[in-house]
Amino acid sequence: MQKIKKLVSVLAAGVMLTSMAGLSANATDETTAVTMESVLEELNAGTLTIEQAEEMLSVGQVRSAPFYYVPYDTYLENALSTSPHYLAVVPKQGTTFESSLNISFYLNANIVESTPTASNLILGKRYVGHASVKSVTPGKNSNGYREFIANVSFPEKCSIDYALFTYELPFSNAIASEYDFDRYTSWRGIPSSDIYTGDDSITFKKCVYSMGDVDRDGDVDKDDQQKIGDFVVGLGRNDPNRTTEESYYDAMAFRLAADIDGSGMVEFSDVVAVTKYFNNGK
Ligand SMILES: [Ca+2]
Ligand SMILES: [Ca+2]
Repeated sequence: MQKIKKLVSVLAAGVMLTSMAGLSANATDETTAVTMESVLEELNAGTLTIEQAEEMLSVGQVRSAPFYYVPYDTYLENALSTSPHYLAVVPKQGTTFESSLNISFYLNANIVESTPTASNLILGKRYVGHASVKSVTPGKNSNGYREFIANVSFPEKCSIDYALFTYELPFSNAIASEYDFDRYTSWRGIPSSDIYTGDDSITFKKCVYSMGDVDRDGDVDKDDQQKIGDFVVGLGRNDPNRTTEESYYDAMAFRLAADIDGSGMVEFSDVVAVTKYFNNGK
């Protein structure tokens, strides 16, 4: 907090920054906008500390343009990110859960040979204490697609607009693109975002995402880092061409892919964490 106050006082005195180095050292008359891109560039180069970068964001001095979330249900046919992929089960906005629920999803035998267990399904952070995955049982096996039924119980009535659980999808030789992950997790290989339950009044959407690939272009790079940074400072926007319901899932997919450290929140720590993916060539 002391550092932030110091920074605010420096900025209030009319000192403009020519670079991130200028933050801690020299003031100059030359005015240069501090952009998210320049902050992250300095951060990646190691000439700006994580603390300094976070301070820049927290005092609102970083300038950038708003961006639209990419549709959650679009998948590339010619690219495959090498970061971990997840299948997320996302409830419709405003859904109230009152008891136990059976949720079915499909996985092609080419990408999973054994039945996942309850411990393979990662309960959404926000549901901890409000829900638990009791069991996973195999359902019918048809055309190489296996149906798994997860039984999730809710000890008390709850309504939380976030992914109920996620499942890490294994890579295999059968997977060559983001599109493949979509179709190999849908009934009979026909890509679908629908997830079935034992209750017709409760619906879920499937969202397959690659951790860190928030722009959904099949890689994790600096563009993703910048978008996560832009999101942290409140620049994420719903695409006006999407419906209200679609926009809800679009934003959800972004937040899931951006929450690199799995905290349930997208914060500056995720901006730092995503750097590891492209710096390490993962
Ligand atoms: Ca990307
Ligand atoms: Ca996080």
